[in-house]
Amino acid sequence: MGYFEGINKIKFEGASSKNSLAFKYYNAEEQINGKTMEEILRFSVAYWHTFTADGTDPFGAPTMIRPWNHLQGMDLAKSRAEASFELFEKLDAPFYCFHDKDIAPEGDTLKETFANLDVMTGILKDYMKTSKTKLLWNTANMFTNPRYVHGAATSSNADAFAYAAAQVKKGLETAKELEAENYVFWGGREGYETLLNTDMELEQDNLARFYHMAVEYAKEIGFDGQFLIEPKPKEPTKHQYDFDVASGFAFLQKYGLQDKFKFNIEANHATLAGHTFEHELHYARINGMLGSVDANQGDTLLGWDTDEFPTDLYTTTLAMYEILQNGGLGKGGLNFDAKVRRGSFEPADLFDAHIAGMDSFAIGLKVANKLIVDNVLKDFIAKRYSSYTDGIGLEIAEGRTNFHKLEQYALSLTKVNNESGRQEYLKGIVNQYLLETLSSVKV
Ligand code: XUL
Ligand code: CO
Repeated sequence: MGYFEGINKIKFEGASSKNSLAFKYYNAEEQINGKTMEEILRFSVAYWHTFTADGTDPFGAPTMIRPWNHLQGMDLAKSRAEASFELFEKLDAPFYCFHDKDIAPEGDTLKETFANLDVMTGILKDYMKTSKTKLLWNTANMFTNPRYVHGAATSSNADAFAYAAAQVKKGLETAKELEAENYVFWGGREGYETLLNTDMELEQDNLARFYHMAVEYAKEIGFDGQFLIEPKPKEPTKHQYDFDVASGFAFLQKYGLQDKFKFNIEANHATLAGHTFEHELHYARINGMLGSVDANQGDTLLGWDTDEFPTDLYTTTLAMYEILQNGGLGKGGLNFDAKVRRGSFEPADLFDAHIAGMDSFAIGLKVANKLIVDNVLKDFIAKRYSSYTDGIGLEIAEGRTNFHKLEQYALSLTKVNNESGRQEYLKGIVNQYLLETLSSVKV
Protein backbone atom coordinates (compact mmCIF):
# COMPACT_ATOMS: atom_id res chain seq x y z
CA MET A 1 0.00 0.00 0.00
CA GLY A 2 1.10 3.55 -0.53
CA TYR A 3 1.18 4.05 -4.29
CA PHE A 4 -1.86 6.29 -4.36
CA GLU A 5 -1.31 8.38 -1.25
CA GLY A 6 -4.10 10.74 -0.30
CA ILE A 7 -6.71 8.69 -2.12
CA ASN A 8 -9.01 6.77 0.16
CA LYS A 9 -11.50 4.08 -0.69
CA ILE A 10 -13.97 5.59 -3.16
CA LYS A 11 -17.43 5.68 -1.63
CA PHE A 12 -20.89 6.32 -2.96
CA GLU A 13 -21.89 9.83 -1.88
CA GLY A 14 -24.83 10.51 -4.19
CA ALA A 15 -25.58 12.95 -6.97
CA SER A 16 -25.09 16.11 -4.94
CA SER A 17 -21.57 15.23 -3.74
CA LYS A 18 -18.90 17.75 -4.60
CA ASN A 19 -16.16 15.27 -3.76
CA SER A 20 -14.41 14.35 -7.02
CA LEU A 21 -13.20 11.10 -5.46
CA ALA A 22 -16.66 9.69 -4.78
CA PHE A 23 -19.28 7.83 -6.79
CA LYS A 24 -22.29 10.00 -7.58
CA TYR A 25 -24.49 7.34 -9.22
CA TYR A 26 -22.71 3.98 -8.89
CA ASN A 27 -23.92 2.47 -5.66
CA ALA A 28 -22.55 -1.09 -5.64
CA GLU A 29 -25.16 -2.30 -3.14
CA GLU A 30 -28.21 -0.74 -4.77
CA GLN A 31 -30.71 -3.29 -6.04
CA ILE A 32 -32.06 -3.09 -9.54
CA ASN A 33 -34.71 -5.73 -10.12
CA GLY A 34 -33.37 -8.05 -7.45
CA LYS A 35 -29.68 -7.77 -8.34
CA THR A 36 -27.09 -5.34 -7.08
CA MET A 37 -25.47 -2.82 -9.40
CA GLU A 38 -22.17 -4.54 -8.72
CA GLU A 39 -23.55 -7.91 -9.86
CA ILE A 40 -25.07 -6.51 -13.03
CA LEU A 41 -22.29 -4.18 -14.14
CA ARG A 42 -19.27 -6.41 -13.35
CA PHE A 43 -16.74 -3.61 -13.84
CA SER A 44 -13.18 -4.46 -14.75
CA VAL A 45 -9.94 -2.43 -14.80
CA ALA A 46 -7.71 -2.85 -17.89
CA TYR A 47 -4.14 -3.42 -16.72
CA TRP A 48 -2.55 -2.15 -19.94
CA HIS A 49 -4.14 1.29 -19.94
CA THR A 50 -3.98 1.88 -16.21
CA PHE A 51 -0.63 0.39 -15.19
CA THR A 52 1.38 -0.22 -18.36
CA ALA A 53 0.64 2.75 -20.64
CA ASP A 54 2.94 5.72 -20.24
CA GLY A 55 1.30 8.37 -22.42
CA THR A 56 3.57 7.89 -25.43
CA ASP A 57 1.95 8.87 -28.73
CA PRO A 58 3.38 8.93 -32.28
CA PHE A 59 4.48 12.53 -31.72
CA GLY A 60 5.77 12.58 -28.19
CA ALA A 61 7.44 11.05 -25.19
CA PRO A 62 5.77 9.53 -22.12
CA THR A 63 3.88 11.93 -19.87
CA MET A 64 2.38 9.73 -17.16
CA ILE A 65 3.61 10.41 -13.64
CA ARG A 66 3.52 7.01 -11.99
CA PRO A 67 5.11 5.88 -8.72
CA TRP A 68 6.77 2.96 -10.54
CA ASN A 69 8.43 5.02 -13.30
CA HIS A 70 11.93 4.68 -11.85
CA LEU A 71 11.87 0.86 -12.02
CA GLN A 72 12.63 -1.62 -14.79
CA GLY A 73 12.18 -5.29 -15.72
CA MET A 74 10.76 -7.60 -13.08
CA ASP A 75 11.00 -4.90 -10.38
CA LEU A 76 8.74 -2.72 -12.49
CA ALA A 77 6.34 -5.61 -13.06
CA LYS A 78 6.17 -6.39 -9.33
CA SER A 79 5.62 -2.76 -8.42
CA ARG A 80 2.79 -2.40 -10.94
CA ALA A 81 1.16 -5.54 -9.60
CA GLU A 82 1.29 -4.21 -6.04
CA ALA A 83 -0.08 -0.85 -7.18
CA SER A 84 -2.84 -2.51 -9.16
CA PHE A 85 -4.31 -4.27 -6.15
CA GLU A 86 -4.23 -1.00 -4.20
CA LEU A 87 -6.20 0.68 -6.98
CA PHE A 88 -8.62 -2.26 -7.28
CA GLU A 89 -9.29 -2.11 -3.57
CA LYS A 90 -9.78 1.65 -3.53
CA LEU A 91 -12.20 1.45 -6.46
CA ASP A 92 -13.73 -1.76 -5.07
CA ALA A 93 -13.30 -3.20 -8.58
CA PRO A 94 -14.75 -6.69 -8.95
CA PHE A 95 -12.54 -7.61 -11.95
CA TYR A 96 -9.40 -6.86 -13.92
CA CYS A 97 -7.95 -7.93 -17.30
CA PHE A 98 -4.45 -8.16 -18.78
CA HIS A 99 -2.27 -9.20 -21.72
CA ASP A 100 0.65 -11.50 -20.87
CA LYS A 101 3.06 -8.69 -21.77
CA ASP A 102 1.36 -6.27 -19.37
CA ILE A 103 2.12 -8.30 -16.28
CA ALA A 104 5.60 -9.62 -17.08
CA PRO A 105 8.44 -8.42 -19.34
CA GLU A 106 9.45 -10.53 -22.32
CA GLY A 107 12.78 -12.27 -21.84
CA ASP A 108 15.47 -12.90 -24.45
CA THR A 109 14.01 -16.34 -25.10
CA LEU A 110 10.51 -17.78 -24.90
CA LYS A 111 11.70 -19.87 -21.94
CA GLU A 112 12.74 -16.73 -20.09
CA THR A 113 9.45 -15.05 -20.93
CA PHE A 114 7.57 -18.02 -19.51
CA ALA A 115 9.71 -17.94 -16.36
CA ASN A 116 8.87 -14.24 -15.87
CA LEU A 117 5.20 -15.01 -16.40
CA ASP A 118 5.31 -17.82 -13.85
CA VAL A 119 6.73 -15.48 -11.22
CA MET A 120 4.17 -12.77 -11.91
CA THR A 121 1.26 -15.20 -12.08
CA GLY A 122 2.27 -16.47 -8.65
CA ILE A 123 2.42 -12.92 -7.30
CA LEU A 124 -0.99 -12.01 -8.75
CA LYS A 125 -2.44 -15.24 -7.38
CA ASP A 126 -1.20 -14.31 -3.92
CA TYR A 127 -2.75 -10.84 -4.09
CA MET A 128 -6.00 -12.37 -5.30
CA LYS A 129 -6.17 -14.59 -2.22
CA THR A 130 -6.85 -11.57 -0.02
CA SER A 131 -8.62 -9.41 -2.60
CA LYS A 132 -12.17 -9.56 -3.92
CA THR A 133 -10.93 -8.65 -7.41
CA LYS A 134 -11.10 -11.54 -9.87
CA LEU A 135 -9.68 -11.99 -13.33
CA LEU A 136 -12.36 -11.24 -15.94
CA TRP A 137 -10.05 -12.30 -18.75
CA ASN A 138 -6.51 -12.48 -19.93
CA THR A 139 -5.14 -12.52 -23.46
CA ALA A 140 -1.89 -12.79 -25.37
CA ASN A 141 -0.23 -9.77 -26.89
CA MET A 142 0.57 -11.05 -30.39
CA PHE A 143 0.94 -7.69 -32.06
CA THR A 144 3.76 -5.66 -30.44
CA ASN A 145 6.81 -7.84 -31.05
CA PRO A 146 8.33 -7.62 -34.59
CA ARG A 147 7.99 -11.41 -34.95
CA TYR A 148 4.30 -10.70 -35.57
CA VAL A 149 4.92 -8.18 -38.34
CA HIS A 150 2.91 -10.39 -40.77
CA GLY A 151 0.40 -11.55 -38.17
CA ALA A 152 0.31 -14.33 -35.59
CA ALA A 153 -2.18 -17.13 -36.40
CA THR A 154 -2.53 -15.56 -39.88
CA SER A 155 1.16 -14.98 -40.47
CA SER A 156 2.75 -16.04 -43.76
CA ASN A 157 5.50 -17.52 -41.57
CA ALA A 158 4.74 -20.86 -39.87
CA ASP A 159 7.36 -20.15 -37.17
CA ALA A 160 5.39 -17.08 -36.09
CA PHE A 161 2.23 -19.25 -36.02
CA ALA A 162 3.99 -21.77 -33.77
CA TYR A 163 5.32 -19.04 -31.46
CA ALA A 164 1.81 -17.59 -31.15
CA ALA A 165 0.46 -21.03 -30.32
CA ALA A 166 3.03 -21.41 -27.54
CA GLN A 167 2.04 -17.99 -26.21
CA VAL A 168 -1.68 -18.82 -26.15
CA LYS A 169 -0.99 -22.23 -24.61
CA LYS A 170 0.76 -20.42 -21.77
CA GLY A 171 -2.07 -17.87 -21.65
CA LEU A 172 -4.61 -20.63 -21.14
CA GLU A 173 -2.50 -22.11 -18.35
CA THR A 174 -2.39 -18.65 -16.74
CA ALA A 175 -6.16 -18.33 -17.16
CA LYS A 176 -6.66 -21.67 -15.44
CA GLU A 177 -4.22 -20.80 -12.65
CA LEU A 178 -5.88 -17.44 -11.93
CA GLU A 179 -9.39 -18.76 -12.53
CA ALA A 180 -10.17 -16.30 -15.31
CA GLU A 181 -13.84 -16.15 -16.27
CA ASN A 182 -12.98 -15.73 -19.97
CA TYR A 183 -10.10 -15.84 -22.43
CA VAL A 184 -9.98 -13.16 -25.15
CA PHE A 185 -8.65 -13.11 -28.71
CA TRP A 186 -8.20 -9.71 -30.24
CA GLY A 187 -6.53 -10.26 -33.60
CA GLY A 188 -4.25 -7.25 -33.48
CA ARG A 189 -2.31 -8.20 -36.60
CA GLU A 190 -4.70 -10.86 -37.91
CA GLY A 191 -5.53 -9.20 -41.19
CA TYR A 192 -3.71 -7.89 -44.20
CA GLU A 193 -2.53 -4.78 -45.99
CA THR A 194 -2.64 -5.84 -49.66
CA LEU A 195 -3.98 -8.82 -51.61
CA LEU A 196 -0.92 -8.55 -53.86
CA ASN A 197 1.04 -10.58 -51.29
CA THR A 198 -1.73 -12.34 -49.35
CA ASP A 199 -3.28 -15.83 -49.42
CA MET A 200 -6.45 -14.87 -47.60
CA GLU A 201 -7.97 -18.34 -47.80
CA LEU A 202 -4.98 -19.99 -46.14
CA GLU A 203 -4.75 -17.24 -43.52
CA GLN A 204 -8.40 -17.66 -42.52
CA ASP A 205 -8.16 -21.47 -42.51
CA ASN A 206 -5.10 -21.18 -40.28
CA LEU A 207 -6.85 -18.76 -37.94
CA ALA A 208 -9.67 -21.29 -37.55
CA ARG A 209 -7.17 -24.11 -36.95
CA PHE A 210 -5.55 -21.97 -34.27
CA TYR A 211 -8.89 -21.35 -32.52
CA HIS A 212 -9.73 -25.07 -32.68
CA MET A 213 -6.39 -25.95 -31.10
CA ALA A 214 -7.01 -23.39 -28.34
CA VAL A 215 -10.42 -24.94 -27.61
CA GLU A 216 -8.84 -28.39 -27.55
CA TYR A 217 -6.07 -27.37 -25.19
CA ALA A 218 -8.49 -25.59 -22.83
CA LYS A 219 -10.44 -28.84 -22.63
CA GLU A 220 -7.26 -30.81 -22.01
CA ILE A 221 -6.25 -28.69 -19.00
CA GLY A 222 -9.78 -28.21 -17.69
CA PHE A 223 -10.03 -24.47 -18.28
CA ASP A 224 -13.75 -23.82 -18.55
CA GLY A 225 -13.77 -20.07 -19.10
CA GLN A 226 -15.69 -18.57 -22.01
CA PHE A 227 -13.70 -17.93 -25.22
CA LEU A 228 -14.26 -14.48 -26.66
CA ILE A 229 -13.38 -12.88 -29.98
CA GLU A 230 -13.03 -9.11 -29.99
CA PRO A 231 -13.88 -7.68 -33.41
CA LYS A 232 -12.20 -4.55 -34.75
CA PRO A 233 -12.35 -3.48 -38.40
CA LYS A 234 -9.00 -1.76 -38.81
CA GLU A 235 -5.97 -0.47 -36.93
CA PRO A 236 -3.29 -1.67 -36.86
CA THR A 237 -3.97 -3.58 -40.11
CA LYS A 238 -6.03 -2.02 -42.90
CA HIS A 239 -8.28 -5.09 -43.17
CA GLN A 240 -8.77 -7.02 -39.95
CA TYR A 241 -10.41 -10.43 -40.36
CA ASP A 242 -12.64 -10.09 -37.28
CA PHE A 243 -14.15 -6.91 -38.74
CA ASP A 244 -17.37 -6.77 -36.74
CA VAL A 245 -19.80 -9.15 -35.04
CA ALA A 246 -21.53 -10.12 -38.28
CA SER A 247 -18.32 -11.05 -40.10
CA GLY A 248 -16.92 -12.74 -36.99
CA PHE A 249 -20.11 -14.77 -36.62
CA ALA A 250 -19.96 -15.87 -40.26
CA PHE A 251 -16.35 -16.96 -39.71
CA LEU A 252 -17.20 -18.92 -36.57
CA GLN A 253 -20.10 -20.65 -38.31
CA LYS A 254 -18.06 -21.53 -41.39
CA TYR A 255 -15.46 -23.24 -39.23
CA GLY A 256 -17.83 -24.87 -36.72
CA LEU A 257 -16.70 -22.69 -33.83
CA GLN A 258 -19.95 -20.87 -33.05
CA ASP A 259 -20.71 -22.92 -29.94
CA LYS A 260 -17.25 -22.41 -28.47
CA PHE A 261 -16.95 -18.64 -28.75
CA LYS A 262 -18.86 -15.47 -27.97
CA PHE A 263 -17.96 -11.85 -28.64
CA ASN A 264 -16.23 -9.23 -26.57
CA ILE A 265 -17.69 -6.05 -27.98
CA GLU A 266 -15.82 -2.78 -27.75
CA ALA A 267 -17.66 0.50 -28.25
CA ASN A 268 -14.88 2.26 -30.16
CA HIS A 269 -14.35 -0.78 -32.41
CA ALA A 270 -18.07 -0.73 -33.26
CA THR A 271 -17.93 2.89 -34.36
CA LEU A 272 -14.75 2.30 -36.37
CA ALA A 273 -16.71 -0.41 -38.23
CA GLY A 274 -19.38 2.16 -39.06
CA HIS A 275 -21.83 0.77 -36.50
CA THR A 276 -23.21 2.06 -33.26
CA PHE A 277 -22.14 0.30 -30.06
CA GLU A 278 -25.72 -0.84 -29.53
CA HIS A 279 -25.87 -2.29 -33.05
CA GLU A 280 -22.97 -4.62 -32.28
CA LEU A 281 -24.42 -5.57 -28.89
CA HIS A 282 -27.82 -6.18 -30.44
CA TYR A 283 -26.48 -8.25 -33.33
CA ALA A 284 -24.54 -10.44 -30.90
CA ARG A 285 -27.48 -10.68 -28.50
CA ILE A 286 -30.09 -11.85 -31.01
CA ASN A 287 -27.66 -14.55 -32.12
CA GLY A 288 -26.86 -15.68 -28.58
CA MET A 289 -23.28 -14.45 -28.96
CA LEU A 290 -23.00 -11.52 -26.52
CA GLY A 291 -20.20 -12.44 -24.14
CA SER A 292 -18.51 -9.39 -22.69
CA VAL A 293 -17.90 -5.70 -23.29
CA ASP A 294 -14.89 -3.44 -23.61
CA ALA A 295 -16.45 -0.28 -22.25
CA ASN A 296 -15.00 2.84 -23.78
CA GLN A 297 -15.93 5.46 -26.35
CA GLY A 298 -14.42 6.95 -29.48
CA ASP A 299 -14.41 10.47 -30.81
CA THR A 300 -16.62 11.14 -33.81
CA LEU A 301 -14.16 13.79 -35.01
CA LEU A 302 -11.28 11.31 -35.14
CA GLY A 303 -11.00 8.23 -37.33
CA TRP A 304 -9.00 6.01 -35.01
CA ASP A 305 -9.35 4.10 -31.76
CA THR A 306 -9.16 6.77 -29.05
CA ASP A 307 -10.19 4.44 -26.18
CA GLU A 308 -11.74 7.18 -24.05
CA PHE A 309 -13.47 6.44 -20.78
CA PRO A 310 -17.22 6.17 -21.45
CA THR A 311 -19.13 9.28 -20.40
CA ASP A 312 -21.84 9.53 -23.06
CA LEU A 313 -25.04 8.74 -21.14
CA TYR A 314 -27.15 8.17 -24.23
CA THR A 315 -24.76 5.45 -25.35
CA THR A 316 -24.41 3.83 -21.92
CA THR A 317 -28.22 3.77 -21.72
CA LEU A 318 -28.65 2.05 -25.07
CA ALA A 319 -25.79 -0.35 -24.26
CA MET A 320 -27.35 -1.32 -20.93
CA TYR A 321 -30.68 -1.70 -22.71
CA GLU A 322 -29.11 -4.48 -24.79
CA ILE A 323 -27.21 -6.00 -21.88
CA LEU A 324 -30.31 -6.17 -19.66
CA GLN A 325 -32.33 -7.73 -22.45
CA ASN A 326 -29.54 -10.28 -22.78
CA GLY A 327 -30.25 -11.25 -19.17
CA GLY A 328 -26.90 -9.69 -18.19
CA LEU A 329 -23.40 -10.57 -19.31
CA GLY A 330 -23.05 -14.02 -17.74
CA LYS A 331 -19.32 -14.63 -17.27
CA GLY A 332 -18.55 -11.36 -19.07
CA GLY A 333 -18.28 -7.87 -17.66
CA LEU A 334 -17.75 -4.21 -18.47
CA ASN A 335 -14.02 -3.87 -18.92
CA PHE A 336 -12.74 -0.32 -19.14
CA ASP A 337 -10.52 -0.72 -22.18
CA ALA A 338 -9.98 3.00 -21.84
CA LYS A 339 -7.10 5.33 -21.18
CA VAL A 340 -6.77 8.71 -19.57
CA ARG A 341 -5.78 11.40 -22.08
CA ARG A 342 -2.07 12.14 -22.48
CA GLY A 343 -2.60 15.43 -20.70
CA SER A 344 -4.29 13.72 -17.73
CA PHE A 345 -1.00 12.48 -16.38
CA GLU A 346 -1.45 12.48 -12.61
CA PRO A 347 -2.25 9.29 -10.67
CA ALA A 348 -5.52 10.81 -9.39
CA ASP A 349 -6.73 11.08 -13.01
CA LEU A 350 -6.90 7.26 -13.06
CA PHE A 351 -9.47 7.40 -10.28
CA ASP A 352 -11.44 10.29 -11.80
CA ALA A 353 -11.60 8.35 -15.07
CA HIS A 354 -12.89 5.13 -13.55
CA ILE A 355 -15.38 6.98 -11.38
CA ALA A 356 -16.75 8.83 -14.44
CA GLY A 357 -17.04 5.56 -16.38
CA MET A 358 -18.68 3.65 -13.54
CA ASP A 359 -21.14 6.46 -12.82
CA SER A 360 -22.01 6.72 -16.53
CA PHE A 361 -22.86 3.02 -16.75
CA ALA A 362 -24.78 3.16 -13.47
CA ILE A 363 -27.00 5.89 -14.94
CA GLY A 364 -27.33 3.93 -18.18
CA LEU A 365 -28.39 0.88 -16.18
CA LYS A 366 -31.09 2.80 -14.31
CA VAL A 367 -32.55 4.42 -17.41
CA ALA A 368 -32.44 1.21 -19.44
CA ASN A 369 -34.10 -0.72 -16.64
CA LYS A 370 -36.94 1.81 -16.50
CA LEU A 371 -37.40 1.69 -20.26
CA ILE A 372 -37.68 -2.10 -20.01
CA VAL A 373 -39.94 -2.19 -16.93
CA ASP A 374 -42.32 0.30 -18.60
CA ASN A 375 -42.17 -1.65 -21.88
CA VAL A 376 -41.84 1.64 -23.73
CA LEU A 377 -39.89 0.57 -26.78
CA LYS A 378 -41.00 -3.06 -26.68
CA ASP A 379 -44.69 -2.14 -26.92
CA PHE A 380 -43.99 0.31 -29.72
CA ILE A 381 -42.01 -2.27 -31.69
CA ALA A 382 -44.62 -4.99 -31.11
CA LYS A 383 -47.31 -2.68 -32.47
CA ARG A 384 -45.13 -1.70 -35.42
CA TYR A 385 -44.82 -5.35 -36.48
CA SER A 386 -48.38 -6.36 -35.56
CA SER A 387 -49.22 -7.05 -39.22
CA TYR A 388 -47.33 -10.33 -38.75
CA THR A 389 -49.61 -11.51 -35.94
CA ASP A 390 -52.65 -12.38 -38.05
CA GLY A 391 -53.86 -12.89 -41.60
CA ILE A 392 -51.26 -12.97 -44.35
CA GLY A 393 -48.55 -11.68 -41.95
CA LEU A 394 -49.04 -14.64 -39.63
CA GLU A 395 -48.85 -17.00 -42.61
CA ILE A 396 -45.49 -15.40 -43.56
CA ALA A 397 -44.17 -15.54 -40.00
CA GLU A 398 -45.14 -19.19 -39.64
CA GLY A 399 -43.70 -20.15 -43.02
CA ARG A 400 -47.12 -21.25 -44.31
CA THR A 401 -47.17 -19.30 -47.57
CA ASN A 402 -45.43 -19.07 -50.93
CA PHE A 403 -44.99 -16.68 -53.85
CA HIS A 404 -48.20 -17.91 -55.56
CA LYS A 405 -50.36 -17.12 -52.52
CA LEU A 406 -48.56 -13.87 -51.86
CA GLU A 407 -49.05 -12.76 -55.46
CA GLN A 408 -52.77 -13.49 -55.19
CA TYR A 409 -52.97 -11.53 -51.97
CA ALA A 410 -51.01 -8.59 -53.43
CA LEU A 411 -53.29 -8.49 -56.49
CA SER A 412 -56.27 -8.12 -54.14
CA LEU A 413 -54.76 -5.01 -52.48
CA THR A 414 -55.74 -1.59 -53.68
CA LYS A 415 -53.07 0.20 -51.65
CA VAL A 416 -50.26 -0.62 -49.18
CA ASN A 417 -50.84 1.52 -46.09
CA ASN A 418 -47.82 2.32 -43.91
CA GLU A 419 -47.58 4.01 -40.54
CA SER A 420 -44.94 6.43 -39.29
CA GLY A 421 -41.85 4.91 -37.62
CA ARG A 422 -41.90 7.90 -35.20
CA GLN A 423 -38.15 7.94 -34.62
CA GLU A 424 -38.08 11.50 -33.30
CA TYR A 425 -40.88 10.77 -30.84
CA LEU A 426 -38.94 7.75 -29.53
CA LYS A 427 -35.73 9.74 -29.12
CA GLY A 428 -37.71 12.29 -27.14
CA ILE A 429 -39.00 9.50 -24.90
CA VAL A 430 -35.47 8.21 -24.24
CA ASN A 431 -34.43 11.76 -23.32
CA GLN A 432 -37.41 12.04 -21.02
CA TYR A 433 -36.49 8.79 -19.24
CA LEU A 434 -32.88 9.90 -18.94
CA LEU A 435 -33.75 13.26 -17.44
CA GLU A 436 -36.44 11.80 -15.20
CA THR A 437 -33.99 9.20 -13.85
CA LEU A 438 -31.32 11.80 -13.24
CA SER A 439 -33.69 14.07 -11.39
CA SER A 440 -35.11 11.23 -9.28
CA VAL A 441 -31.72 9.95 -8.10
CA LYS A 442 -31.50 10.34 -4.33
CA VAL A 443 -29.08 13.07 -3.27
C1 XUL B 1 -7.16 -2.98 -29.04
C2 XUL B 1 -7.92 -3.61 -27.96
C3 XUL B 1 -7.17 -4.57 -27.11
C4 XUL B 1 -7.97 -5.76 -26.70
C5 XUL B 1 -7.17 -6.83 -26.01
O1 XUL B 1 -7.88 -2.05 -29.75
O2 XUL B 1 -9.08 -3.33 -27.74
O3 XUL B 1 -6.69 -3.90 -26.01
O4 XUL B 1 -9.02 -5.41 -25.88
O5 XUL B 1 -6.09 -7.24 -26.74
CO1 CO C 1 -10.45 -3.97 -26.33
